[in-house]
Amino acid sequence: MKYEEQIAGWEQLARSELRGEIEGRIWHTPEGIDIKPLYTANDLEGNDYLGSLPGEKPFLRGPRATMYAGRPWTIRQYAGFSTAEASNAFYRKGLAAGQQGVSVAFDLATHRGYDSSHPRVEGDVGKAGVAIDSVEDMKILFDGIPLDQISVSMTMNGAVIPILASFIVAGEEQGVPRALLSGTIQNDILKEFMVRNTYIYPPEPSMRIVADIIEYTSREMPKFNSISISGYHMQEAGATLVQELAFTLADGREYVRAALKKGLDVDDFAGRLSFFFAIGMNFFMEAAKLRAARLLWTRIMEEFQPKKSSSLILRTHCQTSGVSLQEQDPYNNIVRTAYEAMSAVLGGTQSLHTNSFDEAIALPTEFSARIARNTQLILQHETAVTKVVDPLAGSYYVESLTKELADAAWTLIEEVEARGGMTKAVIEGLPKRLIEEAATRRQAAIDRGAEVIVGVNKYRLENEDQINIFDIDNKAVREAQVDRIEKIKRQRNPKSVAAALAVLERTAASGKGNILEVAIEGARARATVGEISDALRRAFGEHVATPKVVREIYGQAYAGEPEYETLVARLVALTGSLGEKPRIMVAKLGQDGHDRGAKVIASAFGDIGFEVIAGALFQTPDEAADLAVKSKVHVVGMSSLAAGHKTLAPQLVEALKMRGADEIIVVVGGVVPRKDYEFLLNHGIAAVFGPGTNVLEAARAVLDLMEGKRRNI
Ligand code: MLC
Ligand code: 5AD
Repeated sequence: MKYEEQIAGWEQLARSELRGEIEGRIWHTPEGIDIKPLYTANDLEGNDYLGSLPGEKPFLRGPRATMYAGRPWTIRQYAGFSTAEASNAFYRKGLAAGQQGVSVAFDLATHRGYDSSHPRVEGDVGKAGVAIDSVEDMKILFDGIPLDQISVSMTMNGAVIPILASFIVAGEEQGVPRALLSGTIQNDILKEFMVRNTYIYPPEPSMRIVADIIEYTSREMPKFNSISISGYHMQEAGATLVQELAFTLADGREYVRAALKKGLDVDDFAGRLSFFFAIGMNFFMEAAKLRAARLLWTRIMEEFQPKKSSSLILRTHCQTSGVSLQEQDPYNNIVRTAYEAMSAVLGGTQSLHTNSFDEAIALPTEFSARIARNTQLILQHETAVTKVVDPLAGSYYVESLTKELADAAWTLIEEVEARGGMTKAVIEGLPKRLIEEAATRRQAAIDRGAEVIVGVNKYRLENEDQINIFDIDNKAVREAQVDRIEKIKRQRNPKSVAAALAVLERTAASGKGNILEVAIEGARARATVGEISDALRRAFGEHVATPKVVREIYGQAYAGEPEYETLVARLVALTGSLGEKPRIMVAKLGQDGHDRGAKVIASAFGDIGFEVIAGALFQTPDEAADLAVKSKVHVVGMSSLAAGHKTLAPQLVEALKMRGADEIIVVVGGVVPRKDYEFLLNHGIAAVFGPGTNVLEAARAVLDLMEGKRRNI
């Protein structure tokens, strides 16, 4: 029987089993890729890459010939909290228990180039990562960790200059010359403007910083990866996998161009560019995404005509998806993370972080971190997935997906290209808008139950047991950091600090010389992270973003559905009785730049019929209160994802009171542990919306509050 006839036979069988057309079973993914119930050899037609081998161009099957059969991926858990001492102890325990590389999470004050003593960062110090103010902290952070043997990743983008400079000096003072330092600096500023928001300077000088780091490390630090071009945060912010793939590779192309513009030879730096992707729950598509990424990167790099084949290779770190994890029934997160980790490994990642099951609520405890680490150890030692290279190769479905993802991403990459490249596209705001639209669409799908999340919008438990969570005494951390900064300032030579900072400012302003090279002298003289950042602020200025809110995505997804229309009608009635639309300000306080939730709320509330004022990022409670009063809002919704809520929310309530605006209702949403609800409710917060809140329910609750019906949900 011919294959076509065989397939026709299957179709007939399928129709009778389904009692309907097969088309009804096609899954229209958010990526715009239609997934059929069956893939066959016919789906491989026109796929030119099938015959390639691992370690060989276009590297679809892996960057190495032997992959995990030669050396498994690096188990590299991202961590950092409170002080350098506490984080150092955590790293050492992790390494002793099987972790293979270090990955530093800095607190948001450090990310944004503020010393711990700065008044703007009171709620942030030591909370979402470790507080690092100077070389002295950096030395403590890596005490007893041999920097010539253990590779260190540092997730730093905004304050990348002082942090990398301090790391280099700490290495030197530990007896490891910079040429022997191995690791990775994230140094990926474009995605900060798009989604992650820990930028400091405007896009153009920020690109100069990236290029200077590539120049310096390619010359001085041959074992160090100069950048980690990251799609992870795009997916966290709601991007589809095609958007994640396309914008990340387009960013990469932009960085290559920036380095070439400095006069570097492509082969001197391309081999030390690295990547970073998220791995979410779409199991096969995520693995295919990594295969497609390698294929497309080779295509992009060939344009630059490198001589070394290593310049064509995409090597990547992966992290399982934070947004896929839930507050409700949190042990389910262990299962989710295990599937995601397996997908990353089948896709051929070089390094992996597995999230802890308490992700949606707080930073990991020692227990949850152990389970997360063991998830990888079990994969490496017990499942035998390391024995064979690229085991998905030849799968009709996965090969077809790989090609479809690559084709769709390439179209988007070319669209960015047509707009003049990623820096321009980022300044114009195209990628950010597309990602925010995708995020809003997804939220609507979850709220409507079209996308099932077990334990959240289906199979929800009536009573949840509370798990132990990790809390940080941020006041104590801040005091310890301030003491250390004062001690350093007493002991250092002020003249050498001032001289080094003056050279740094001049180098930055002049456009000549290498900023990292001169910053190292500043760090050596014990200039702090804040002081080095300020010298660059004086030369470059600061970036201020104007928040834009996407419209009519959430409303369209819900249009005509009774629960949505009832709510809209309630809004119309309230507008009638108030004589104006109810006004809500969505506020982000402190250095917390995670704004997916705030943006989705602003967008959905706008569609429902509120007038929405989107507050700028990084406001102090006083600034937010000023804006709320000036805009005459009825409600302030504070979105908090970086654990600053217990400091910042009461301060906001107080600031409103001081302005005689106690009638403004304050609600808080985001990553707030249940044990903090009572504290917030006792400090003037009217309602708290934790992770997994349905947006329509939140809107209903806000309306109830405005109508005086209830005080909390
Ligand atoms: C690898 N090697 C092999 C081999 N496989 N040798 C022989 N046979 C094989 N099969 C060699 C490599 O060439 C290399 O040596 C060495 O072994 C290490 O392998 P690697 O594959 O390069 O792994 P690694 O050192 O772990 O580097 C992975 C990386 C790197 C290139 C992706 O950039 C990295 O570690 N990135 C981590 C980024 C990270 O953790 N980010 C966290 C972000 S969290 P040699 O000598 O060639 O180097 C975040 C969240 C937030 O961003 O928002 O805050
Ligand atoms: N420690 C451990 N994991 C962290 N993450 C962020 N900060 C830390 C930290 N200090 C992880 C979470 C989050 C992602 C961006 O990184 O998984 O979702």
